[in-house]
Amino acid sequence: MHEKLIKNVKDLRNDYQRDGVVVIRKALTDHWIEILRSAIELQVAKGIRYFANRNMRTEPGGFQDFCLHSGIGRIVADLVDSPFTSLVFDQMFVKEPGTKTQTGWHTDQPYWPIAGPIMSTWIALDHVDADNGAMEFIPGSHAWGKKYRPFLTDQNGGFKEYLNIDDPQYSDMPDFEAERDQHRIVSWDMEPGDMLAFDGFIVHSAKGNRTSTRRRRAYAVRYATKGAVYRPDQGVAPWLEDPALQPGDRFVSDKFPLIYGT
Ligand SMILES: O=C(O)CCC(=O)C(=O)O
Repeated sequence: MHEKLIKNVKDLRNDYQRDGVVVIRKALTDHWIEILRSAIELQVAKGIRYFANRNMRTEPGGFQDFCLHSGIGRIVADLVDSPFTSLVFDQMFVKEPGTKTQTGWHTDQPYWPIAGPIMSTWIALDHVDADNGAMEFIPGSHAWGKKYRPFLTDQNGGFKEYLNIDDPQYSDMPDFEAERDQHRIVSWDMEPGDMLAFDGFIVHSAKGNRTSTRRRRAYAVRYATKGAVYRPDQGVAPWLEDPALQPGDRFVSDKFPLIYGT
């Protein structure tokens, strides 16, 4: 990663803290864009359900190379002034032309056994706009102190049913789509290599792909930074549990390796 980009990232710290989301333009070089595009095509060929394309970085290949060698861990750490970044998991989100379903409004972190700051990066690998599936965010919602109840989704990310319905730590999520006019909603057109960085508690969604010709390929990676700890009593993702960690441990282990700092 070049020094100008690192400086730009540091300049975005206040925005990230306040809004819970920023866009980092030209975060990836053409080299890494092509590595990720190739890795995506190999993964698409497996025909796996939308949200289930995850943890690809655990296998040798383009996703792993990107996570370990692109310098992304330093960008993440610099954005929140953390001495380290560890990898939680990665996910691929390909909305092919005609995938009309909106990815429903949700927050991410209530699904995971982690407390403290978690950041996601979401990298555009095609031109993205409102017609082919732009991400939408409610800035500041990461700081509302709400833990919205996790829910199951259908094939394309639409709402299916709530999980943990009797657990009082969660509140049901308002119908943000119906309340659109009551919130400030932000969204960005993106070019390949532009990257969103957002907090694990920010309320967000993604449009459907209404176009008949334009793909929307995206690659997301989740990271732990300073203050993130293991909380196996939280979340609905047993595949993110790690017997090597004790409750309250820093979220770093062989399963969740450091990719920057110490
Ligand atoms: O790309 C999408 O459709 C949804 C992505 C998302 O919600 C996320 O990365 O948390």
